[in-house]
Order: sequence, then structure tokens, then C-alpha cells
Amino acid sequence: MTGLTRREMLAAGAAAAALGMSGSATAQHEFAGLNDIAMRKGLRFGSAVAWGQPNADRASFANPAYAALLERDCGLLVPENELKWQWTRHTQGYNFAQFDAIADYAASKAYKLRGHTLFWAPQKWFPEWLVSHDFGAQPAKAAEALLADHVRTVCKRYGTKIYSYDVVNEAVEPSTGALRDTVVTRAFGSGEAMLDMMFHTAKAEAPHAELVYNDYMSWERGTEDETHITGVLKLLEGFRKRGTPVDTLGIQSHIRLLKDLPVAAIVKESEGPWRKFLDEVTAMGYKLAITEFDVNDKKAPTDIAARDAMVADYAKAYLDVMFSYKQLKDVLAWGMVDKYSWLTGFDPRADKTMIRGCPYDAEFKAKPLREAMASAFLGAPAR
Ligand code: 9MR
Repeated sequence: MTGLTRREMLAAGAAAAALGMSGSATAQHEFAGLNDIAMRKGLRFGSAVAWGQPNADRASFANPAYAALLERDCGLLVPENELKWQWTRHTQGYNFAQFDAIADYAASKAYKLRGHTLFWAPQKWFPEWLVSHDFGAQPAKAAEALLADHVRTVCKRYGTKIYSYDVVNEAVEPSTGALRDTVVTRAFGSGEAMLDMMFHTAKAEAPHAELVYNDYMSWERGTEDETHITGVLKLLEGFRKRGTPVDTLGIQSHIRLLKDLPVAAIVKESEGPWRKFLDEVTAMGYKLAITEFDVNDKKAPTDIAARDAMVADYAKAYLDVMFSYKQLKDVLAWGMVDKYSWLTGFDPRADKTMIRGCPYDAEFKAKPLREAMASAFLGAPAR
């Protein structure tokens, strides 16, 4: 017995049929949707989706296999790229065509939609025109007007269609722990004041929405990770002192097997300091969200079975720690299928094989990672 409700069995059966799966060769939770499993514990699950290039066949509405998989596993969606300034503000005006396609798709299938992101802070992700923008004689006013107009325009356009915003993404420089210095913070005059303004504007325009500060500080230990965590804590403390309306810390969760160590050893060195961080964040009254989960398997063996087992074990250990915090409710994977993952292009393995950091392989077949995620949801304390 899988412990599934009748509704879940029926839904899972229909999804499995859509995916062309047979009943016999599947793991225990293969037929239950991940979101259905998560919801039993008061959690929710979803994924990033892309509209098109560079992953044209991944666009969920253009690829029935991907759509079937999303429908089976996801209750939440987030655009991987299409709400970023590089897409909506490729020129100084606005263009929401690609994101609208995702928002319409989400609405047509009743997915809940996250807004990633109102502002991606590192300058390398700005559209070109912004890098060379002339902020004029009163740069602080001009910068505020530009950012506030962006937040208002997006929040007004999508209203309650977006339930949660990454208002600001990656504002802390990992090597120093300070706020990143960019043409926009320089024009504004203060990075803190700029972030405060973004959150206050979002609160005024989208009072229904969860407002998230999102960043990639990670539980693996390394010098930059320590500095990054310290910087994020300082930022979160500042928000609370100044009364900035930030609800949630978005923990991207691109977890990484980057050391030649067994999983247990990595977990052992990571868990204590990471819990201390999460304890401090939640003590300040922040909620938590996993916003971009995947696993970089760079130092895991080439052998597929051994690698998949290692990825699954590592993910399970991480998710168990995260799920022990009842302040965490939403979990989003940064894509569901290996062949479309950003990881393969961004940080290739030495053996040139595809990184196996998503719950499904290139043939849309569920991997041990998916089973590990299901089992972490099942083992989570209810919230
Ligand atoms: O996965 C995204 C990839 O397709 C884009 O090329 C890249 C640049 O826009 O952004 C990737 O997503 C990032 C996310 O927006 C913020 N956190 C890190 C993600 C991986 O780089």
C-alpha cells in the first residue's frame, strides 16, 4: 500500500497514463504527484518553467510530455527567466509577451504563480541600456522613479495572479557580505534605502502578495558561503529594524556536490552552521521558501546508478533539515527535467556527461531524486 488517498490514486493513474508509464516498474511514490504528497503535510511543490529559447521544447504549453509531468507534480509555477528585466525591459519600455504566455498558461491550469523577480541586483544581469543609463542631474530621484515604476507596472498588471514576489534577488555580494555596488545603487545613493523602497512599493501595490528577499547562500561550507550568510543575516536584521515589509527569505537551494567527500561527511559539516542560520532567520519572524531547488552533481561518480543514489541521498538530507522548519511551506524546483537544466551549460562536469540534478532524466523518467523528494515530503512534520 502506498498510503495514498483514492483521489490521489486516480489522479496519479491518469498522470501516469499520460506519461506512458506502466505500473510495475515504478517506485513506491511514482504515481502520486509531488504536490499532492507535499500538501498532506501543509507544504506545496512546483517548478520553474520557460517560455522558449534557449529551451524551446521545454515550454510547457508546447511540449505535452513536459506539461503532463508538471500537471502531475506541480501546484506552483515560476518563470525561469521571462519576468527578468532582460526580458521585460530589454529596451527601456516594457514587453510582457513571453511572461504573459506563462501567466495565461498558469491561470488556465490553476497553478499558483510566483513572480521571479522584480529586480535582479547584480549588474551583470541588467539589460544593456540600464548599465549605461543617464540618471540625470538628480540621480537618486531618477533611480527611485525608474524602480518604483517597474514594481508598480508589474504588480498592477498581474494583480492577484501572482501570489508571491521575489522583490529583490541576490543583493548581497558573497565575497564581502556587503550590498552589491551597481550603477543603480550608486544613483540611488544607498543600497539599503533602495531595497526598502522596492519592498514598500510592492507592499502598496500588491498587498495580497508574499514579499520575498531571494538569494543563493547555501548550506555547503566554504569561505564565501560564510561571508554570504553573514551578509544576508545583516540585511534581514536591517529590514526588521527599519520596518521594511519583507515576509520571507527565499533560499534558492542550488545544492552542490562539489567536494570529494561522502554525502554523510558533507551533511555533517553543513547541518550545524546552517541550522544556526535558519534559527536566526526564523527568530526574526521570517518565513522560509525553497525557490530554485536542484543538485549540482559535479563531483559525484560518472556511473549513473551510483550518481543518482548520491544525488538522492544528498537531497533527502538537505530537504529533511529544511522541512524540519515549519516556517517553510513552498518548495520550487528549478526545472523538472535534466536536459533543460541551466546547470549543464553553466557548470559542466569534467566527464562531459549531463548533470543529473532534476527529478526526471532526459527521457522524462523519474529518478531516485524524485523518490527522495517524495519521501522527504512524506516524512516532514505537518504544518
Ligand atoms: O536558469 C536561468 C538560466 O536559464 C538563465 O540563463 C540565467 C540568466 O538569466 O538565469 C538562470 O536562473 C537563475 C535565477 O534567475 C536566479 N538564481 C540563479 C539561477 C541559476 O543561474
